[in-house]
This record gives sequence, structure tokens and C-alpha cells, in this order.
Amino acid sequence: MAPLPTSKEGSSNDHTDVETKAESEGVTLNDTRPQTAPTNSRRYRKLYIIGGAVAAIAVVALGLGLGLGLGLKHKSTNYVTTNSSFLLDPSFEVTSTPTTRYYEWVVEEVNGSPDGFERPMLVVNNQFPGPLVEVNSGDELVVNVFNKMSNGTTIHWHGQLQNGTNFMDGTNGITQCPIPPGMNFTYRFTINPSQYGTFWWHAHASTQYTDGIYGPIVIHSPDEPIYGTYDRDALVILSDWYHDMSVGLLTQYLSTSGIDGSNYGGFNPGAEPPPDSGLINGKMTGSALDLEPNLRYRLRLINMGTLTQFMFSVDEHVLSVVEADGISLEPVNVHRVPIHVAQRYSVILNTNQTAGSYNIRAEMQEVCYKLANPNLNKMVLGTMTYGTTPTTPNTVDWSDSLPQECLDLNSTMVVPAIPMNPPNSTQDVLVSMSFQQTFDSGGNQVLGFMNNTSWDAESSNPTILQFARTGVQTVFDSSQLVVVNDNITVVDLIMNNYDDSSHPFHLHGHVFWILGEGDGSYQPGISPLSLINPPRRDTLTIPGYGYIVIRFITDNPGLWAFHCHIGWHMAAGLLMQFASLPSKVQEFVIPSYMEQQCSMQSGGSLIGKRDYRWLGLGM
Ligand SMILES: [Cu+2]
Repeated sequence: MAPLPTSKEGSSNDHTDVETKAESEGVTLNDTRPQTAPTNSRRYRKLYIIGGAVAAIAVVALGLGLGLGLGLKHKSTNYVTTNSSFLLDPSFEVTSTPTTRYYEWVVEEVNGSPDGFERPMLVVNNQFPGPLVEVNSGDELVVNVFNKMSNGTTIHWHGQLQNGTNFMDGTNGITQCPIPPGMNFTYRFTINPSQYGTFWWHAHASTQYTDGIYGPIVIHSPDEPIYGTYDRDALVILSDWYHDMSVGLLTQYLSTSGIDGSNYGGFNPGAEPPPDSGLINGKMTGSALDLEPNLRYRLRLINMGTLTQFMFSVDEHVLSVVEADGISLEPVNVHRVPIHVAQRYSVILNTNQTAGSYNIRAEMQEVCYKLANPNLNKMVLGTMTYGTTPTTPNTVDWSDSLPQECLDLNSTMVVPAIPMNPPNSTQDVLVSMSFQQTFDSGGNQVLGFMNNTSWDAESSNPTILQFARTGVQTVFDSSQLVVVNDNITVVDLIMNNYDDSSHPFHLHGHVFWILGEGDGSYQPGISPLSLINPPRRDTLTIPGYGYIVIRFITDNPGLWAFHCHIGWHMAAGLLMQFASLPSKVQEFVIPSYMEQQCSMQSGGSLIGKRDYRWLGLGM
């Protein structure tokens, strides 16, 4: 293994170190804005001393607040949802000159009530949804994450290629061990100069992100084909929401009696916990976009939910789809956009209709669930207003019928603006995904399987460290399905879905071509494949009892998860890995504190057996 760096990043077990570091970089705690690197000019130095003093006062205040508090387990409802923050600052400088952007994040448990029901939730810097990461292509991103929760966590940067920095991918049990309570981990990586568009970050340990640890990433670039074709940027974050902490729901979901306690008499085994509500920009009601008339707005739609596909629309406004998962598209006009978990779309909306307030609709596609919640209000509404004072809209929904349910936007509508044909494949990887009843725990436990493997996070022995220690490895624990390629290979990943539901699958560290998808099993030589500028994405939905064929190149060294992004399903085992160029993994300079933090997991022994047991709050 390569020599370990001497940096103290991420090694502290006391927040003081974080603050010292923050001060030395001119960052004040609780300042959630990105910080560019301070210069040596006197002006900056002065600001920076003041900043340090403010931070010191903040630290003392925080210490007093925590140490001499009233013994309340959670803070009161103090998370932030500021609607104006969902409109991006038009003065952000879009440039191809890279800089370093620093963020200081504190992850903790607070009480909140996004849908009116108060519950404990997990948040970054007291914000929900979490802080915006706004960068230019090629920038270096440094995020120091301090874990103030009582359980471990990791943060994953969804859609980031992490070329050469796989160990910053933030995937529990694969590229990292959970950051232990009271410790921090500094994520430091370069945004790929060729990447731009709409992304997000989220916790990647068990189902933890379901409880609120997520936020947007916007990458600007003058090279983006749609750059300059719109006037303003706005975020539209969609998510489903539960009234209980996910760990309790997960435990019940994976128990032999299932989510209803009886597995529906065996009638509906494996039914996922249905959400209690849906949110637009962190609110069930009252989310507002106050816009200016006669401008072209780029709405960046991100589904940060756990289970739900949404159908998004704005009354009386045609949406021009121009981006899917960071890939610019030939614009296509639609009334509604289906968006599954972890996917992103940008749509251009022109505020050129009669001045007024209009309904924003995010309709939860409850029909895709195995189990419905009779109390769920499926139609989540927000208000878009321009040219007048906001009022409750009385606009009506589009009258045309919904597109096919539970599937992605038709691939004929996802045409990359920069055409790229895939190279010929050199390897077929055939995978089946299914849910099966197992008798592991003496009863009928329903788990997810990729081929014959139901994944479980190796939270103290992530696969990246296994490779870093031993080089090319081909034998793994029974809970790990790993496809190893130590040469650059063009992989056709062919997956058949033996489950009746559709599933949004995400491949870490890659943009793949979608060659084909359809009903039934893939038939070699018969199922049609598209090789001329096929859609490129990082997350696609495999149809129920259907198949997909995606192609990608194993030229990015590291351990890359390929998994269903429905939180419950990943935790139930629907995850496999690609180990690309493992000889290069051995050369990675992995921060020494990663090993240190791994050795702290439950005394350093393998956790095994479904990671919810130790991620559980008070369990
Ligand atoms: Cu799934």
C-alpha cells in the first residue's frame, strides 16, 4: 500500500480541531456558503481574523448551548427552509478557471416537521434540504464533515466521476467506513473538468439519507451546451417523507413479519414502507417559487426520495427538457416529467403567460409501490408566481393522460446534445435481480439478490481496503458480488428484473450508455440495441419483469457500486460492485484516518448481518 499522508485532515476526535482548521482557512462555523481559498492580502487576513473571532465566539456559544443545555435530547425545530435559497444567485461567476471551494458541515440530529408532523431528523448544518454545493467544472471541492450524531455516516457525491479519488466516493462498506460519532472526515476531490449539470449528495450508510441528509450539487461550465440559453436557475428538490426514523422502518421491513407485522398473511411479502408524505424543496405545502416575468428559468429537478417516482409539472407551462443526469439534451417539450429516485432533469420554463400564481405539481406515483398508504396525499403542490403578489393558485392540471407509469422518460426523448457512439463491447456481464424469501433468521425474511448474492455492507472492511492491501483480489465474502477487471474493458451490463416492480439503478463513478430496455428477459440477438448516440445517464429505471442493457468502460480505477437507489432495496441487498483496474487501487494514497476509522467500527471486527443493526438509533 502506498505511503500514508501526514495530514491531520479527518483525524480529530474532537470538534475543536475542525474549528481550528476552519479558522485557519478563514471559514466560520455555521457559515454554509462555499468558501474560496483565502489569499495572503492584508484585506483578507484582517477579515479572516475577525472571522476567527466570530468562530471562537460561536464555538463558545455552541459549547454553552450544548453543555449547559436543558438536557433536551433534540434541539427544537430549528432547521432552516428558506425558499429564496432555491433560486440560485445569478452573480455566481461561471468560469473555466478552477478554484478550491471549502465547506464545513456538521451532521446532527434535530427535530423538524417538514410536513407538519414533528419528528427527529438528521440534517447538515441545521438545513433541510441540506446546503447547496455550487461549483464550476474543474474546481477542487473540500468538504469537512463532522459527525455529531450517535451513529456512523458517510457522504456520497452522486454522479461525480472521482477519477483517481475513488476513496472519496463516500460509500459505506465499499470505499469507506462510517465516520464514527464525534469524528470528522474531509472529502477532497476535483470536479471532473468534463462534468457539468445537476447532481446531489447524500448519506450512503444504510437508509440514513431517508432521514434528511441530502442536498443539491450544481456544476456550472461555459462548455455546457445549454449555457447561456436561459436567464435564471432554480432548484426543485422532490422527496418522499416518513414520520418515523428510517432505521425502525428498515428493521421492520427486513423482519420476518414484514412492514405490517404479518407480511399480509404471506400475501405481500417484502412490501416497502410506504411514505407518509411528499415534499417540494423540503415542504409538503407552501413551497413557493417567486419568479420574474418574461424570463427563461432553468428548473433543476432532483429526486432525493427513497422510494417514490414523481410526475412533475407546472400548470399551463410547457417544459423543455434540456438535461438528464448531467448530460445536456436536444430540447424536447413535455407537459410532465417522470423522475425516479436519484435522477435529475433540467427543464426550461418560460414565465411568459398571464401574470399570476400557478400550481407546481409533484404527483407521487403510488401505483409503483407494493403497498399503498391510504392517508397519503399523492398530489404535492407548490406555487409558482410571477408578475404579481402570490395567491393560492386556481389553475388546473394538464388534461392529457399521464405517460406510462413507473418508467423513465422515453429514451427517444433523451437525445444527448453532444453525440457520442459507444465503442464495441468486450465483455458481457449478465445479472439478474430479484427478491427472495430466505430462512436466515429462522423465518421468512425477504432480501434482495443480485444473482445469488444479497449485499451487506462490510462496514469495518470496505472492499477498497481489501484491494489496497492485497492487490488484485478475486475471492470475496458471500455478501459481496464483485466483477473484477484489471484491464480497460468495455462492459455490456445486461440485467434482467425478476421482480414485478421497476427499480432505479445507479452506477457510481460512471456515465453509461443505455443501449436497450424492455419487457421480459433480454434475448441476445433479438432484443433491439441502439448504438447511435444512445442516452447517457448515471441512473436508469429497469422496468418490472423487464431488462436493461447498459455499456460502460472500466477505465476509472476503484470500487464502484451498482445498486438500486430505492433505499429499502439497497439495504435489503440490491447492490453489486465493479472493481476496475485494481492494480491502480493499490497505488491510491488513501488518507490514513480511513483505516483508523475502520478500526473503530465495533472493535474492528466484521459487522456482517445487515448494517442497520449498528446504525440504529438506540438499538
Ligand atoms: Cu429497487
